Amino acid sequence: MSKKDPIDKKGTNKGLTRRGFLTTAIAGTVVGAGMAVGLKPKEAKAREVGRLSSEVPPGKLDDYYGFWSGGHSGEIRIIGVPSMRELKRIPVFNFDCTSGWGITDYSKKVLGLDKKKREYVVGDTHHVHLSYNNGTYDGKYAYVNDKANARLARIRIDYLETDAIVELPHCQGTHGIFPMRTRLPGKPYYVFCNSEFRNPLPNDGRDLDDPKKYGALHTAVDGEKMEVAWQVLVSGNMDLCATDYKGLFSMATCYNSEEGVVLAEMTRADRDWAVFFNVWEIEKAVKNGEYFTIGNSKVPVVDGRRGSKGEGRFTLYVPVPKSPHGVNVDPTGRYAICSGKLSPTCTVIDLELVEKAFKGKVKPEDCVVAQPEVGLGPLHTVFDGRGNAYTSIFIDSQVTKWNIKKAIRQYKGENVNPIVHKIDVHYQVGHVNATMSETKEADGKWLVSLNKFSKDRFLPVGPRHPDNDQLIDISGRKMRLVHDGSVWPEPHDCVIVRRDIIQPRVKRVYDANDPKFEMYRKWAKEDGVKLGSENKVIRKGRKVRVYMTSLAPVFGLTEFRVKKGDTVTVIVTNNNKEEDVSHGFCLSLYDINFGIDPGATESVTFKADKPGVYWYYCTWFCHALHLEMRGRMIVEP
Ligand code: K7E
Ligand code: CUA
Repeated sequence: MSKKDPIDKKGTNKGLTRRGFLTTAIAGTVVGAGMAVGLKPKEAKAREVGRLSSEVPPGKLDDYYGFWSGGHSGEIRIIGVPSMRELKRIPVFNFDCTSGWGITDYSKKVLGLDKKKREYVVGDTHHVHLSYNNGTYDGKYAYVNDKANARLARIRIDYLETDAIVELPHCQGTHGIFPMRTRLPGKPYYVFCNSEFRNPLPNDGRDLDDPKKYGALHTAVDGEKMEVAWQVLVSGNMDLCATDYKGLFSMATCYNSEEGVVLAEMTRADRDWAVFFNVWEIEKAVKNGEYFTIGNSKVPVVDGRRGSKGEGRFTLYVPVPKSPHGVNVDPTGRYAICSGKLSPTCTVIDLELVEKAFKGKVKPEDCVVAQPEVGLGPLHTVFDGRGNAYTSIFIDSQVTKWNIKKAIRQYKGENVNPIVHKIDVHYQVGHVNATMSETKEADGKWLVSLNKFSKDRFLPVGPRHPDNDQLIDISGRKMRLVHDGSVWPEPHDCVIVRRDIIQPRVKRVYDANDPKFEMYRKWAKEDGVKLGSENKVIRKGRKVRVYMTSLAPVFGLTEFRVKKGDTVTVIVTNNNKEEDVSHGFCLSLYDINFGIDPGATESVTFKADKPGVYWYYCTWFCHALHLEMRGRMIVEP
């Protein structure tokens, strides 16, 4: 790396990386080659090292929406790229008073908290992916997993709000998920989910001490209906998930082929595998009734375990070295790349050969076409659309850029080095992702390295540090570290989406098919109330519905009366239609706090179990007289 490189001056990447000597030698050659084709030294230099500006000046907008998983929080976060500014948090499996998620009637319905069944109040989000068509994002939905309580959630992009959550039967540790990358005419649109932990099937007290009888399931969820379509019984623990670009396969990396229950047992074998699922062959079998069910679930299950009749028909097990983690398909759709975790290699699998292997024309092990050595602890791989792959290297704390075609030539015995460049990251990187990397429109501009450790990079805040999401310019031949972004643990993964694809609405509109309004319309009809324009208290026995408008700076009702023991539903409509004018409804000493977006209606149901006077007030600074925006709930004894 040249002394003129500004990165050197900032001291963030001091010249030679630990393994940089090798690429430095090559760098000279490339600058030379640039000059040879008539480039001025400056231009050649610009091609050599990325030179994108990450500055987004005041008043300007980011080029990309980043969808980050929130990890422990159970949410999704939206980060502007390249500014790395946090723009929004979308509550999914968690509670949130900004919107009232988990508190309002609608959100309780989506979360399943309205029913008298077991209630989950925590989640663990890892993988966010957007819905696709023709190999790129179609701007309709985002999907995210809940590893804690085996669920899949969907977020509608028009409001960036969770609109459906489905539980996956017999699964634990729902980890990798991936939607189909294209929609096939007349066929359902599936999102595939891997269960990482094996458990007894059904998990009702049987087979407790007989791990050989435990199982793990690969689940297909209809991403439009948000219903579980079918499941496949698989050998080993499934980790990450991916799909091809033709709509034929889903795939999973599998570790613990030993099917052990403690670490030493789980890592005994030198090889584990990547499993490929023949989606429409499974679909056919299910249609023909060639399936079984587990316990009292009605979901069709087929057996795709090793040595079962389904192996070769439903599933294909391609051996890869020791405990693979990530699996990613390159933007050409040809190659699936598995990262070794306990092996310093990536394994490149040719999906055209996988197609042939399902037809019995080649052996599963012959689908492997390259195995470059990328560093210690490779986890995830992303792409720039120019034939290069970028793999996160956990143990080395580096990102390795390597060339896929060269890796294939090297595997065939040619004396070529596929490694292009390595850059240090700080520290212990998990996922990386790059702009549009998971689509055929990968544009090779920015890469984000989601580092698990940050130790000395930020002001210390106690024993628990923030994560460090680093922004890296990948537009040149060599990578350039641009920005350290602190982020509260632990976003596992992200996708970075061109901004023209995401078209959210700035106010809520009464669409005929908006499920949020369906509930209110039904109630208002029953009660003969004009929703959004009338302020009325309707009593039916011990059930009271309070319809209330809000328009800055007043609520339509400055008081309402109920009796102790009533079940009260307060329905508030925000009649401000201007951008940004949200109201909130917080009911003192009743543990109720939710927001109402412009144009929206929200409601809450509770038992008025305490007599007295309780002030409700607006929680959004909506007007100069915002503090006066309040009223009294009077509960008669
Ligand atoms: Cu942390 Cu994708 Cu859950 Cu890898 S996963 S690092
Ligand atoms: Cu409405 Cu403050």
